[in-house]
Formats: sequence, C-alpha cells, structure tokens
Amino acid sequence: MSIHDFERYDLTFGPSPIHRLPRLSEHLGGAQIWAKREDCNSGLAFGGNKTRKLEYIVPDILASGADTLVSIGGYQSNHTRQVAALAAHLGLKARLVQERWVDWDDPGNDRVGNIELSRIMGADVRLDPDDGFDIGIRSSWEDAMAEVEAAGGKPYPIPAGASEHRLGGLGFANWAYEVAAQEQQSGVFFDTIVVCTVTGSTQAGMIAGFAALQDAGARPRKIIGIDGSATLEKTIDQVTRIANNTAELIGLGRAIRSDEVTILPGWEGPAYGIPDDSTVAAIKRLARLEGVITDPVYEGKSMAGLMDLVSDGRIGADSNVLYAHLGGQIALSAYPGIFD
Ligand code: 1AC
Repeated sequence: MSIHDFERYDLTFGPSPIHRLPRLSEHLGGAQIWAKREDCNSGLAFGGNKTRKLEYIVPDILASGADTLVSIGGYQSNHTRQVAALAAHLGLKARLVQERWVDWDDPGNDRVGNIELSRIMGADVRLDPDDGFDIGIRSSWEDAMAEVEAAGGKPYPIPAGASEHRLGGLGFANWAYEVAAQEQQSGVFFDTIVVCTVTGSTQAGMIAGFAALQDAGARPRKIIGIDGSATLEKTIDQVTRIANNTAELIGLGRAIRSDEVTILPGWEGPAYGIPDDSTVAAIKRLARLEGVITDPVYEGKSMAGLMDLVSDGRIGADSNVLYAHLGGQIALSAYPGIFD
C-alpha cells in the first residue's frame, strides 16, 4: 500500500499555495522563510488542516451509512467548525461537544469565531463547561454518540482533531507528497518544516509521508513541531503512535525512529489556548511585516518558535524553511482583549 492507494474525497481547492515571506526573512536576518497555506485551502467555512484530514475520512463516512458526525473540541475548536462544514456539505447532521478547554474570559469566547460558524452551519453545538483540555478520547464524546443512537440516529465518530481516527494521519502524509511535487516545480527544496502540534496527526502524517519519500531516495529534511498543548510528553507519545500507525498504512515497512519526532517546548505559553508575550509579539510582527494573520492558540505559537529558531541560528542561515499555516485564525475574535 502507498498513500496513492487511499480514496480521497475532494474538499480542497487543490494543492495549497506556497509563497515566500521576504520581509520576515530579511527582518530575522537568517534562513529564507516560506509559508504553505492551509488557512485558504478550501471553500468550506475557511478550510484549515482538518479539512485535509477529513478528505481521507469521507469515503469511510459515506460507506458507514451514518447520518450524524459526532466530534469534540474546545469552545473555539477549528476542528469542530470544519466537521460542521463537512456535515453541511454532505447533507448530514453534526453533533459537537464543545468543552471548556481554555480558561479565557474575553466576552463572547463561547459565541464568536469558530463556534459561531458551526452554529450558522446548523450543527447541534453543546457546551460542556465542566471538562478542560485533554488530547485523548473523552467520555463526553462517547456519551454524545450514545445519545445520537438512542434518538434513532446513526453516529459517525470523529475524535478531537481527527487525530485518533485510524485514517487521521493520511491527509498530512499526502501533504508531504504535495510539497515534494511543488518543490519539483519551483526548484526550491525545503530542508526544514515548522508546524504547530497539539493533538498530533498533522505532524504525525508529515513524519510518515516524508519518511516514505526519504526511504525512496529523497533528500532528508527536519520536521520541527512546536508544542501548543503544554502537555509535551503526552503529545510526543501521541505523535509517535499516530506516525507509526500512518507509516504502517502507507507501507513504510519500518517503525518511525525517535530522531524523526522533534517537538520543541518553549512557546506553548502557560497552557493550551493561552498566549504569552512571545505569542502576541509574533502575531503582530508577522501581520505587520507580511500582512499574514495568525492566532493565539496555534500559529502565533509556532511562529514565535520559528522566529526564535531562525534568529538565534538553530535553523541555519542557509536553510529554506517551510512554515505550515494550519488555519487557526478564525478564533481571533474570541481574543479581542490581547490587542487592545
Ligand atoms: C485541537 C484539535 C484542534 C481543534 O481545533 O480542535 N486543533
């Protein structure tokens, strides 16, 4: 089996665009920086990284005969917003468990941004104020599936971030092949990828996909995950497990080595979803240098990491860095206070 043997249901516009960030690169005075933009990859509710993962899950949803997608995330989950969009697109229902993953008191945190879009798209959104952040499988999500069934529906389970789904890593394994094809066209090789990591299947898929390319003779490269979970050990375990599962699916024929899993702490802030000064500074700096918008939960943190790693030379000046923009910025309106 290889990635090309899996059925993929088109939800995106095609390969997501890659473009240079020339003013940021000049400002940092080291590596050349480029961005690959999952924040504008689809016409479904602004898209994002989960839309790519869902492309490989849709065939299984359709085969199951389910009528309700059941998923889970925080109040400002990008993932549940993308599941709500998928349900609308397929003519299914969505039942979303929205837990209080983030202790953040800007007014409207449970009404604006992602959750507002999910409500507009007709999802059955249920707030669960008693449960906090956890990247694992939650009983509230299992209860939601039982409720759908008890009401005569046929639920289809999609875990947080689609990460623990058997097929959850395939979207970003394919991303690796897409990058390789874009490199062929542009003649630019990205030796370093920087990506925010929380529930894990985005980075895990990249690791499996690039490992397969490298084992087939491609040049080696470094994938640097920047932790946004503030539960680093759990995240490393989850990424490693999902990378191995995805590697097996795509026929890598070996286990993922520990040196292929790099997740750096230092920019996660005090907790998942809570920015610190470096997050806010990175959001403003990128916006003011390039007009590119990032968020306080994911991309502001990975961008803060990228800026430090490039400025202090841990990513060398001769590198071409590809920054994976995963599309977290819909949550920005839930954080108005940090930009007053
Ligand atoms: C944490 C999965 C995650 C979301 O948006 O719910 N990125």
